[in-house]
This record gives sequence, structure tokens and C-alpha cells, in this order.
Amino acid sequence: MLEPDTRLIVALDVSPDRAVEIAETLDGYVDGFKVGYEVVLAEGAAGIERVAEVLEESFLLVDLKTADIPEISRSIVERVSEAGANAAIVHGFVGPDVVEECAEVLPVFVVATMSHPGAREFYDRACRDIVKACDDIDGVVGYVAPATRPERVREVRKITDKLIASPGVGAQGAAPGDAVRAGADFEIVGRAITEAHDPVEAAKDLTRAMRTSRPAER
Ligand code: FNU
Repeated sequence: MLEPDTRLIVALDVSPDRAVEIAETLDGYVDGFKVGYEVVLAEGAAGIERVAEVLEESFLLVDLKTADIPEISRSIVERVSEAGANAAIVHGFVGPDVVEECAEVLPVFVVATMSHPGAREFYDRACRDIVKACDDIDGVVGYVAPATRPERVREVRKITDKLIASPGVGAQGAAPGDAVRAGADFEIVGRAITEAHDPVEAAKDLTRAMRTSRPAER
């Protein structure tokens, strides 16, 4: 289900109606879709359900970057799971106890560090330790590491054989394929697709660009 093929995950930070429309159109053309607060704050768990219902081939990753105490984080991920998500994104800085609780419920991608410039201040320093602390947890299927700083993707790749999903392509400045060349399995792309004149063409162009990138040696 979470196997990389096109290597593209589309971030649907749009209204639930638009998310459903794009998901329906691109189902099967991309590996997965990601929804987060934009959809959940508009319609609650029902927003996740609506997107999950139209997907037949691609997977659905829910990105609430869960970062609460273990019990609360677990109940958030339980709701996300009930709504039809195939995997959830959980923050790594909160510690392995939180990650472990969540990963008992649903496959989890752990944020190792983030793609924005401010992540250099604090998050980058914890990146290696987060991956080392989470890598033996069953149910942790991968990490989120930034396409904007491929050196961080390489750092994570050296420590783990699990999946790496990298946001930051397009609107945040990384070029398609940069993260895959550094060892990522997926690139997460939002606005470069959702704000394109023709999202289907934009997604297809990106998958072509990614296909010609040679993954780093594992
Ligand atoms: P786009 N995202 C991110 N950086 O951008 N989950 C991270 O470090 C991270 C994320 C998400 O810029 C962000 O929330 F951990 O429009 C958004 O949904 O391509 C998507 O990745 C990037 O969107």
C-alpha cells in the first residue's frame, strides 16, 4: 500500500470539495494524497472520510503533525484511522513514547525535521536522535525529512532503511527529484499542483521529473 512507484504524494491543503475533486482526478496517477488541518478544520473527520472514499488506488496520509502527550496523541490517531487514513504523520520531537502509542494504531511517518528555514534553529539538531530513537518501533513506516535541505535527507537515509517522504518541492524552493536523489522514497508536493492552472498536467510533469531521478544507493 505504501510502496513507492510514481514517488509523488499530493498535499491537498485546499477546501474539502476541492480536495475530493483533485483526489478523484489523480487517484492512481500518484502514489498518495495527504490531507491536514485545512480539510479537518473545515469539516472535521468527515473531511478525511470524503477524500478516503474516492480513493481506490492511491493511499491517504493524514498530516496533523500530532504532538501531544501519548494518550491524547493516540486518540487523535484513532479518529484519523477510523476516518479512513492509511497512515498518519506524528512529530518526532515529542519523544518515542508518543510515537509508539500512535504507531500501535496506524502506520506512522515521524517528522525527523522540517522543511522551513526556522527548522535549522532547533529541529535539525534533534534529527539524528529522533530517527535512532524511533527506528525500532513497529508501525513506524517512515520519516518526513525536508526536500529543501537534501543533506538532512541523506543524514536520515544513512540511519534507516524505512521510507522517507520529503516536502518542500516547488513552492518552498526544492526542485523535483532533489530529495529522491538524496535517498527519499516520496516527494510531497502541494501548491505546485493544487495552484497550477492544470493540476493533472502539473502532477504528471512532476512524476516524469521524479522518474528520471536516480535514487541514491541504499
Ligand atoms: P507545499 N510539510 C511541510 N514541511 O511542508 N508535513 C514539513 O517539514 C512537514 C510537512 C507539509 O509547500 C505542509 O504542511 F513535516 O504547498 C504541506 O502540507 O508543497 C506540504 O507538506 C507542503 O506543501
